[in-house]
Amino acid sequence: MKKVLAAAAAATAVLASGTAWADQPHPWQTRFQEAATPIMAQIEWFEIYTLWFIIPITLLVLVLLAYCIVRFRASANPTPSRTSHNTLIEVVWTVGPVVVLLALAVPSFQLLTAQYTPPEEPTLTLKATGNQWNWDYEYQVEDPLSFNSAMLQEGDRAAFGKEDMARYPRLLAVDNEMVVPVNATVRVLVTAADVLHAFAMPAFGVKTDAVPGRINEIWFNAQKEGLYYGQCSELCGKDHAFMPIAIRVVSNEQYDTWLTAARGDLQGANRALMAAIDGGVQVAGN
Ligand SMILES: [Cu+2]
Repeated sequence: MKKVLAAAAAATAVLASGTAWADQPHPWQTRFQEAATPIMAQIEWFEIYTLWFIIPITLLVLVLLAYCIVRFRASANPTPSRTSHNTLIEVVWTVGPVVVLLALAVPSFQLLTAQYTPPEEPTLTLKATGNQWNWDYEYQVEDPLSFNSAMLQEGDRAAFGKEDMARYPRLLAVDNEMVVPVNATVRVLVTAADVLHAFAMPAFGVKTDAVPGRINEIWFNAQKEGLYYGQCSELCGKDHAFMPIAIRVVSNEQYDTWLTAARGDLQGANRALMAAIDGGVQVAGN
């Protein structure tokens, strides 16, 4: 019984840390990262829904092709039919694809509309500016806060308290994460200072170009606390692969504490936030 309890506790700890660590790419991953926002959940649903059309159509065409190749090959069918019209078949192969396209278009447009329409007035507006090769984040709140977020250099791990390679993976971890509250609608205004970049966060289902002189708008509502990783997704120069995006989703109280402290001492605020989160994980595991 004790063993079972210990195993359950261990599993809970793993699960708790799993949610606290949120999501990041894994080696040999072929599927999406787990959805952290309703929009990403809708994207995942639409992808599976689309496969229900794509796979049967592909198989049907493959079978028809194979049948024609074998059944009507020159040796088996030396005198080909001269038929050139068949009204029924022509109606079927016109109407069939129209119905399929309609079935795809309706949910596709619904998804597209949802991606551009926040369900409520966002409670927090951030500006993300792409630079060669890092990001500037500006919190558009009273007494705005802005800071730079660059890839964590391997030599700086100890200085930032980010020795944990699983939680702060090489080439994805950053020095200063974007911190946002959980279950809040967040608007991100995306732009660039030099060349084209793109702001992308797979687990949130958002990706938009960062264009110098223009502002693109995205929104998300992250529903699970944790640390999420994305990357610049537009070829922007020699260090394009080295300008990751990290977003830390925390509780409202943790966010408020962090924002207040970050105005005076960003490093100190980040340290305190990390300590608070780690404390939370231990409690969840116990
Ligand atoms: Cu870039």
